[in-house]
Amino acid sequence: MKTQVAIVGAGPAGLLLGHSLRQAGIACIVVERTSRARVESRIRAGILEATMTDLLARLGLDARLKVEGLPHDGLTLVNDGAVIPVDIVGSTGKHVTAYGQTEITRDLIDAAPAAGLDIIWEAGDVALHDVDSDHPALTFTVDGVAQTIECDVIAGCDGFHGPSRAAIGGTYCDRAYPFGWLGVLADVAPCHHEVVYASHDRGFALASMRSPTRSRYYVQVGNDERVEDWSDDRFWDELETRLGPDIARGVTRGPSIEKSIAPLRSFVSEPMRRGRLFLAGDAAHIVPPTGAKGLNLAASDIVYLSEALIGWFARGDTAGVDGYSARALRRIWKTERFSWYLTSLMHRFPDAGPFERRMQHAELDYIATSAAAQASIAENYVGLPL
Ligand code: FAS
Ligand code: PHB
Repeated sequence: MKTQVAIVGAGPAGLLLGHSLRQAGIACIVVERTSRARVESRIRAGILEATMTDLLARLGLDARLKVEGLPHDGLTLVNDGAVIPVDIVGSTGKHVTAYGQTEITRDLIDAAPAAGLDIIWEAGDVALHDVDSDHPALTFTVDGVAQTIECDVIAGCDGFHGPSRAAIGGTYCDRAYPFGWLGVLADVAPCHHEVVYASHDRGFALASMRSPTRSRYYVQVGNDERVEDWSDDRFWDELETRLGPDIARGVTRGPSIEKSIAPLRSFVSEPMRRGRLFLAGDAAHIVPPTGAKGLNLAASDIVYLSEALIGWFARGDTAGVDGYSARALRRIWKTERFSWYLTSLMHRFPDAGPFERRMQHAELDYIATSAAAQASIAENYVGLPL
C-alpha cells in the first residue's frame, strides 16, 4: 500500500491527525494494534480544554459533544474540608467541558468512513523502517498476512507502550510518583456541578462526571495496593471522608461499573521528530492526570503537527515540520509543570514530614484568598494558548 502519512495508533492523537489530514485532502492510513471494540471500551480522560473542543469544532466533529458535553465555568479545590471555588470563566473568558475520552474516540471512529479515513484494526508486529530516508515504511501483519505501507511520513501516535518512540532514540525526563489513583465509574448523579480536587490528611480525592447520571471518582492509593482490596463500601467511605462534609453530602452511592488503578508519572521524550517520523501524544509525553491534561496535550500536538504537515505537503513549506518538535515541547513542558504542581500540592507523599504538609496547607490557604493565584490555576486548567 502507498500513502502520504502512515499513522501508528488509533487513539485520540492518531484519529485527530487522520481527520485533520483528510480534511486537507492528504492521504493517510491509521494502523492500530488492537480491535475497535477494545479502543472504544477504554475509560480514561473526561475533561476537555478549549484547545480540544475548538479542534473538534473546526473538524466539524463536535455534534454530539455540543449536545451531551457539560460545560464547566470553574473547578473546586478542597483543603481538609474547606471549599475553594475557582472561577475559570471569570478570569479567562473560557470554560472546560466534561465529555468522556471514550465518547470522543467513538465520534472520531464513527466519522472515519465518511472522511475517507482508513483504519486497519488488529495489526500485529507493527515495525517502522527507513525513517531517516525520504521513503519510510511500516510493516505489519493482519490475520498472519504480511503487509507493507510505503509513505512519505510516519506519525507515531501509539501511546506510551508503542514502538515509535524507540525509533526516535531520543532522551527523556521521568518522574514516577509514589502513589496511584483508584478510579470508580458509577451510574449515579454527580455530587457537584464541577470537578472537585480534594486534599486531605488521608490522601487526595477527585470527583468528576461523564453525564448527569454517570459519575467518575478517584482516591489516591499506595503503589502496593490492589483493586481487590477495595470494596465499593470502602471506596465510598474513604471518598466522602476526603471530600469533606460540604461536598460529601452531595454524594449518591451506587455499584461500581468500572474500577481500576492507574499509576502516576511525569515523562517527556525529546526530540519529537527524527527524519520522516513525528511523535504525538502519549508516545512522547505522559502527565499525571491531576491537571486533566493528557488528552488535551495530545490535541495540541495534533494542531501543531497537522499544520506543519499540511504546509509541507500543500506548499513545500518545511518551516512547520522543522519547528514542530521545539514548538510542541514548549507547551508540553509548561503543561508538565502545571500537572506536577497540582499533583505535588494535592497528594500525600509517604516521605513528607509535618513541615511539607503545612506548606501544602498554607499554599491552598493562600490560593483561597488570592485572586491572582486562582487566576493562574484557571489559566493553566482551561489550556495555555497554542
Ligand atoms: P493512546 O494510548 O490513547 O492511544 C495509542 C494507540 O496506539 C492505542 O490505541 C494503542 O492500542 C495503539 N498502539 C500501541 N502500540 C501499537 C503498535 N505497536 N501498533 C499499532 N498501534 C499501537 N488523562 C486525563 O486527562 N484524565 C484521566 O483520568 C486519564 N486517565 C488515564 C488512565 C489511563 C489508564 C491512561 C493510560 C491514560 C489516562 N489519561 C488520562 C491520559 C490519556 O487520556 C492519554 O493522554 C490519551 O489517551 C493519549 O492519547 P494518545 O496519545 O492517542 O495515546
Ligand atoms: C475524569 O473525569 O476522569 C478526570 C477529571 C479530572 C482529572 C482527571 C480525570 O484531573
